[in-house]
Parts: sequence; C-alpha cells; structure tokens
Amino acid sequence: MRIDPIRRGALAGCVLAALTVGALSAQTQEGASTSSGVQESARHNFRVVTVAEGFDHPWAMAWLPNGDMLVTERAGRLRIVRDGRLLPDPVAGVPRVRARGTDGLFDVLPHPEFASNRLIYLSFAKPNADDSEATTAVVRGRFESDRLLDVEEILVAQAWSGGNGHFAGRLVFDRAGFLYVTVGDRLADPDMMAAHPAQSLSNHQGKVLRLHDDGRVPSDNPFVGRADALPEIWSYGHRNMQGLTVHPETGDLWENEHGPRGGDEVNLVQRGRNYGWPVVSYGINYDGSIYTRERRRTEIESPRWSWVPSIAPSGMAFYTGDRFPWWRGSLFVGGLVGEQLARLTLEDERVVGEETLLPGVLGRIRDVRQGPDGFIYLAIDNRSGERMAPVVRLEPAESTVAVP
Ligand SMILES: [Ca+2]
Repeated sequence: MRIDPIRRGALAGCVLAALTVGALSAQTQEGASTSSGVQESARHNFRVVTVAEGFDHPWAMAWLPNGDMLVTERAGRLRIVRDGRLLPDPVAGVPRVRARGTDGLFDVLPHPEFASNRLIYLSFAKPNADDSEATTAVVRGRFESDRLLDVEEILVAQAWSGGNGHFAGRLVFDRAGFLYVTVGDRLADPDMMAAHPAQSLSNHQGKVLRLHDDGRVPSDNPFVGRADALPEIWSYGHRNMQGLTVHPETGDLWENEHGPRGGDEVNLVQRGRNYGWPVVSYGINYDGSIYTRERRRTEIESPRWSWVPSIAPSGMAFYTGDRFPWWRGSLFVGGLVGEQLARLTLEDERVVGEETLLPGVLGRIRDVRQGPDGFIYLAIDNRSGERMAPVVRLEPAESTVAVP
C-alpha cells in the first residue's frame, strides 16, 4: 500500500535548511514513503516519514514480536498496523472507557513475556455505573486472533472524581517485571497545599503505583504495612504524568508530568519519595495567581528538568538504537501544547541539555517510542484543521551515519 508523504503544508513554519529530493534511505522499509524535507539538528539530519494515517487522536504505540504495531485511540479503540497498513477494524474486547475531552483509552503495553503469554495491558478512564465519576484503571487480556480475550481488571485506582482530566495512565514494566502505573491528581485544587490529595498516602491521586503483573501488591513496596497508606504507592506528590520510561542502562524509572502554568517536570522516580505537588513547584495557577513560592525543599525530590513556559510533555523514551548513533542515551519527550520533540541529554542522573526538534512542524505530539527497527516513532495527537492524524517516524537523512 502506498502511503502519502507528509504533506508539504504540514511543514509550514519549520526551518527547512535544506531540501533534498532523492532516493529513499537504504534503511527505509518497503511500504513507507518519505517527505522530501530534511530536518536539520545538532547531531543528525533526518526526515519525517509517514508510517500510517487515519488515526483519531492516537495516544500510545507498542510493538508485538511479529512486527505488528498497536495504537490506542483516545475514544476507546485499539488499532493494529500490520505490514505498513492500518487495519480497518479495531481490536474487540477493549473495555468501555469514559471518552470526554482529553480522557478515554490511554496506554497499551505488551507483557515482557508476551511471546509466551500473549498478555496486553491497557489503561483508561473508567466510568462508574451511572457515569457520574471516573478513575484510572488498568486491564489485561490475551491477544488472540486480533481480539482481546479473558480481559480482567487488575487496577481500579482510588482516584474517583466527577471532573474530567488528569488521569495520567502511563504504563511501563521495569527490568524485574514490576508494572508501574501513573495516576494523575484528578485536578484537585492546588490551593489545598499540604492537604492536597497528592500529598496524602490514603488515595491514588498524583501517585506512581507499583504492582505485580497480575495486579497484586509487591510486599516490598515502600508503604506496605502502614495503616495510613495505600500499599500500591511507589512515589507521591505528582500532578499529571504523561510520560513514563525505564533508563536502558541504570534501570531507573523516569516520568514527566504537566505542571500548571509553567513548571512541567521530568523526574527520576525513586522509591517512597515525595515529588512535591502542589507545595513545591515552578508553576503558577492558570489564572496567574500564585499558590506556592517554594521551588525546593530538602525532603522533596526536585525535578531533573523543568519547562517554563510549559510544553505539556507527553510520551517519552530513551533512545538506544543504531539509526541515530549520536542520539544514543538521549531522552526524547513529545510536546503537546509545545508542538515539538524535546531531546534531553544526560550525564549520569542529571539532565544537562535540551534541543528542540520539529518546532511547530507536526502538530501536537502525543507519544514517542523507539521502534524495534531503531527509528523514532511519533504519534501525532492532531494537526490544525485536520480530524485524523498520522503515526510518523524519524529516519536519518544520510544513508551512512558517522558513529561517535
Ligand atoms: Ca515536582
């Protein structure tokens, strides 16, 4: 199937330092076509290539061992891209979600041993019986013949609210096979300060949770056995965490979260720690009022990076592939409001630099992943004036890339 290149109009506003019309990169797989625009950056020049089009607010991407790509759509559909083609029918068996505003179906994550157990995990906004409230929930099911079977709820977070927004819902497995789930603060009022639910261990609002793969609570979680705490909690004091990933070398857990007006954060998530929301923040209220002037406090973890003004960070991935050797070890973060791809460089556990890629070029970027082919995949939330959005990938513009 032929896939149209990124339309030139979508490139308006970007800095195109060079236009190269020529043969596809030798690495380009059959079935993908390339735009002619070469994007320049500090370390690599690259092209944006459309992988598949026609997604309605894609939220997350994942790959199966056979090469299938799974893509969630916010309204509650799980889609399959097979051999470069978006299959017309969504996967059956996905639970009912509350799809309102920016809420709905969120992440998709295969089990680390998917090849033998065929388990897929989904996070979503789960409505209650009369749809008056919702919370973040996680199911898993067996993926057989393009359907989800034996779907079971393994988490219904204690984060119910009648309001929309701030479900978070990112999922990741660490190297030891523990499942981490981000649950947002559900937009509780920051003026509550120390009484804010994100600062209380008696609920799941504004928490990173750590579970066994079947939803059971690991006995070595930090607050197990405390009467005033829920045992699933791994870290607290978060706001709305939209990116979650594991460092490829250290195995550490990294997340990003939306601040209020200003104060988006990248955090290294550590066991039992408090990340400060809302008592310590770089941000202010959307209306310009101030709820805290505290930027740091010794007992609270400071962000490893922050954005003022906000870019509204989204999916996030460390790059480890061979396609872009100079980008190995960089942390890529999508921007929604910021309509960009941030490349953060690290030294040990510190973020030491940021490069902004694709500013205003592709629209709102919802998810960022490294594909099994070593290309960097982006799920575009939407583009101005268009209802459907693509999944694209970045490919090196040069057929041979110097190795650092
Ligand atoms: Ca914080």
